[in-house]
Amino acid sequence: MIKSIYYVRLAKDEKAFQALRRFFEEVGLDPAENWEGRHNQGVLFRTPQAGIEIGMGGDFPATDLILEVADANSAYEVVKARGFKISEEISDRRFGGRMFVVEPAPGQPVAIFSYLPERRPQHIPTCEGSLDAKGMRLGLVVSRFNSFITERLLEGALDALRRCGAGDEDLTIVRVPGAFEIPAAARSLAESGRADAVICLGCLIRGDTSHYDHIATEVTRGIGQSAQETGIPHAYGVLTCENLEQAIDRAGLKTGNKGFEAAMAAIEMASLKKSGVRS
Ligand code: INI
Repeated sequence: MIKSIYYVRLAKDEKAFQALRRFFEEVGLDPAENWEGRHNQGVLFRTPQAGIEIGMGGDFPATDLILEVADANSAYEVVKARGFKISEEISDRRFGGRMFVVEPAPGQPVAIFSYLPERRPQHIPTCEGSLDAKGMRLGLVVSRFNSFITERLLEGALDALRRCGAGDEDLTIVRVPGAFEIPAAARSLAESGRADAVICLGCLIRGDTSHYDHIATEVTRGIGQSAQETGIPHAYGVLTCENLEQAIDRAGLKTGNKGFEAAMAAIEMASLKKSGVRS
C-alpha cells in the first residue's frame, strides 16, 4: 500500500529555497515539518488534498505543480502584491477554470487555478467537512481482541490524525476487551464532552458458531445508536472478516488500513458538524 507521495522541488541555492518557502507559506500551506540533515534540508508542506493526475492534449500549464484555490483572482492579487513573478497572466481557460502561473524562484513555476463559478453547482447549497484536524479533540476506542490486527488499525488511525494536524495532547485512547464493549466506551467518550468525534476500532473474525454474527450486529447497531443519540460523529473502523487473511489485508496490506480510513471519516464529520451541519 502506498502511504504518501512526496513531490520535491529542489531549490538551486539558499535564496531560491527561501523564496519557495515564503511562497508556499503565503498561499496558505501548512509548513508541517522543517528538517535539516548533514548535507541538505527541507520543509514539508501539507495540503488538504493531493493527487497524481496524468494528462494528454492541450490546455495544461507549463508546470507539473498545480494548486487549486477557492478564488484564483484573490490568490493572484496576493501573490502579485507579495512581489512574486507572474510568468503566465491570469485568464479563463477552456477547461472551465481561471488560472495563472507564478515563478516564486527562477525555473520553479507553479500554476494556481480555481474553477469558474458556472462550473460550481451554486444553485445547490453544498456543505462539506475539511480534513483539517488542528485543535480537534478525538477519542479512539480500540478493542484488544485480535490485537495483532487492532493495533495496526490504531497505528493507521494515528497516522491519519497526525497527518491532518491533530495534536497528541488532544487524543484520548480507550482500550476495551472486545468489539462487544466498543459501543459502551464510545458512548461514554461521546457524552464526556471531551471528544469532537469518536473512532471505533475492532476486529471480528468469524468462528464456527453464530457468535460472530450476534456480536457484529450489536456492535454496529450500538455504534450507530451512540452517534445518533449523542450527536457526536462516530467512525466505524470495526473489521468483520471471514478469516485472518481478510483482516490482515484490511489492516495495512492489500486493501489499505481501515483505521486510517475511519480516522479520516471522523475528522471530516467533526469538521462538518463544526460548520453547522448536524451529523
Ligand atoms: N471480540 C472481538 O473483538 N472479535 C472477535 O472476533 C470476537 N470473537 O470472535 O469472539 C470477540 N469476542 C469477544 C467479545 O467482543 C466480548 O469481548 C466478550 O464476549 C465479553 O463481553
